[in-house]
Amino acid sequence: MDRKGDDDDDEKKKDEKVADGAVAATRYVIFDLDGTLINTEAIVDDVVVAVVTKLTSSNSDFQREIFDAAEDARGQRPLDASMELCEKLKLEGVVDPKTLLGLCSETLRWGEEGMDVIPDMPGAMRLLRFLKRKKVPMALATSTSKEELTKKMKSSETGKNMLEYFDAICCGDEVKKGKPDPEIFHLARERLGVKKKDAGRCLVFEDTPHGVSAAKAAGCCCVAVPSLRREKFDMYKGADRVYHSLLDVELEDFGLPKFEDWRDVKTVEFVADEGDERISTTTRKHERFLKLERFLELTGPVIRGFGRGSKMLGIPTANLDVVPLKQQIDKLAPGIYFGFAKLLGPNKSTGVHRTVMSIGYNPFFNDKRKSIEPWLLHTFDEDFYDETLSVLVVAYVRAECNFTTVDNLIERIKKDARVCEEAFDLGLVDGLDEWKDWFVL
Ligand code: ADP
Ligand code: RBF
Ligand code: MG
Repeated sequence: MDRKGDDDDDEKKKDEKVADGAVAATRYVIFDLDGTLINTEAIVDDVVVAVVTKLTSSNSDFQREIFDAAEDARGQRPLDASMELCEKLKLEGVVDPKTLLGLCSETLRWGEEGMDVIPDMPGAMRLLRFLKRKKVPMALATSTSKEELTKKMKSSETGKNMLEYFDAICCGDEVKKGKPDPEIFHLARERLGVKKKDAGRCLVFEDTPHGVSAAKAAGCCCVAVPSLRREKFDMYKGADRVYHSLLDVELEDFGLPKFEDWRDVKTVEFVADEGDERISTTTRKHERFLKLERFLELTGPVIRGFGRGSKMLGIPTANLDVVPLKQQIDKLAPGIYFGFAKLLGPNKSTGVHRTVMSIGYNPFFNDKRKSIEPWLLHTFDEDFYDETLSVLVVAYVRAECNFTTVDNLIERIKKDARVCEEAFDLGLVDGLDEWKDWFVL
């Protein structure tokens, strides 16, 4: 990106230096809310599917279509989204956009008793806290109306607390046109005190293609953290970078301060992930890990998985059922983690083991369902299906990725295991004392 034109403006006093290979020199950050900072999208999609299914008394094939259309309509103001839904699903004569929106809103009573708590997106508070500490000015640019925003914050896990991070808040009812129109990002930029010609100084975080279009049309730099399924990643072509989760964002690539909480494992050299050309991977010297702010304990019986871990990869994974653990694992970005595992049945005597695990959709196998797959770094004499397993998730290593060959996948998993082993061997993980009771068998 050519930045020469900026030299004579108000911004020139600010440090121009950007890391090698950086995308841009940004100084301000603008956030979308739904699907980017708080996880409302899944709740909304479920309601849309339920309402439209009822209206059309449709079968499961059509439900798939409704779900798809609901995903595609994300990122817009509610009535715009409803119009897109009616058009795509050919609901003319069945329901009009206003009525459909009304029916959905009746069920989605944000902030009211009985509504589910809206979880934060994984890594959202870490990002907000860090940028605040580094005094980076921040704005919120949401398609949600002011009234809805207040209600949503009542149901949100972090609540009003999250809004305190922003220097400016812009809502959907403050603009004439919603995303993908750039108006709301122009407004957010203005409220941050940034001139139109300096729009490239603003870094926007978005989760939907509509939002990315709006940000780019406003002249901003844009990072996408898709909330849509992988098959739809092509729709994010307009973004300057695409990341799997907020945890993976490399702020220094946008001229912003670099996160300080990643720990390098200097004895394990870095390998770039392959097969994910649309997703950025920076080059580093060493593998690294990110200690979780709060360790997470996942306990349940070992279930049968896809039956390919040992057979195909020579790497057995003791799968846990995601259904009863859903609320807990939603706090984690899909990805590769490490920690400890203990069996609580006949194998209790084998002790506490280190473990590396994937929590997600295993893109190499294109799984439709999420799975929790811990590989215990210990050799067992026999299988232990049905035995209770307790896993303590301690650190995040990387996003899940795709590979061109099974051998490359195997090699990568073994590297993850080395990251885990070395991190513990070298004493790089602190905070384990607080969990000392967990280690007593
Ligand atoms: P599945 O698809 O059913 O999970 P896997 O091929 O992944 O099948 O094998 C997993 C099973 O192997 C576990 O449920 C467990 O009973 C057994 N197992 C043996 N050693 C290990 C180990 N080191 N880590 C995880 N599971 C192991
Ligand atoms: N599967 C993927 O498709 N992509 C990955 O990046 C990936 N990383 C893994 C890392 C670890 C530490 C483990 C234990 C598994 C990983 N797998 C990954 C999952 C692997 O595909 C899974 O164990 C098999 O699908 C068995 O069902
Ligand atoms: Mg398995």
